[in-house]
Amino acid sequence: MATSRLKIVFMATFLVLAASISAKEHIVGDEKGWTLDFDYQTWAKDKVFFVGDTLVFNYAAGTHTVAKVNGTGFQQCITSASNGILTSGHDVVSLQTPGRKWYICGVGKHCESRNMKLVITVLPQTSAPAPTPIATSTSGKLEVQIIYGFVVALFGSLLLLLV
Ligand SMILES: [Cu+2]
Repeated sequence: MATSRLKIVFMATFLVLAASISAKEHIVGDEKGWTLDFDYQTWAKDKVFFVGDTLVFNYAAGTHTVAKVNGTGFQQCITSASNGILTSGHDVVSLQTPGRKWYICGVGKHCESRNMKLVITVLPQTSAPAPTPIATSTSGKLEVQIIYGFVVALFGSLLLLLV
């Protein structure tokens, strides 16, 4: 009986550790996906993006596109073909470098008039949430703190069981 309890504690610890280390997948627009008239500013506001995370753009292929642009392209809604335009309908973008990233839809006036534009700030990969000059939400930091607190608590209970 004691061994099965140990197993559970081990598994829980492992799962929590795995969750805190592994990269996160961000579904752009959540269940709404990449679509017209969605507020991507608000969607991105309470999220923290790290190097190694991925963005997933979901939409019906042919109705929209995903183009990575620079700040000017974002403001003026201009796509440049050299950056590559994604069209699959399930476009997975891996965030490989820190900094600001801009994505727009290249179809019609979806960027200008229908708000199909997303800007995010990708933070460098760190094991601990170091103070950053870039604005980040506090909820992300809290989440990390809770995870680490949980891990510490699990190890504590593990020690108690072994004694
Ligand atoms: Cu579009």
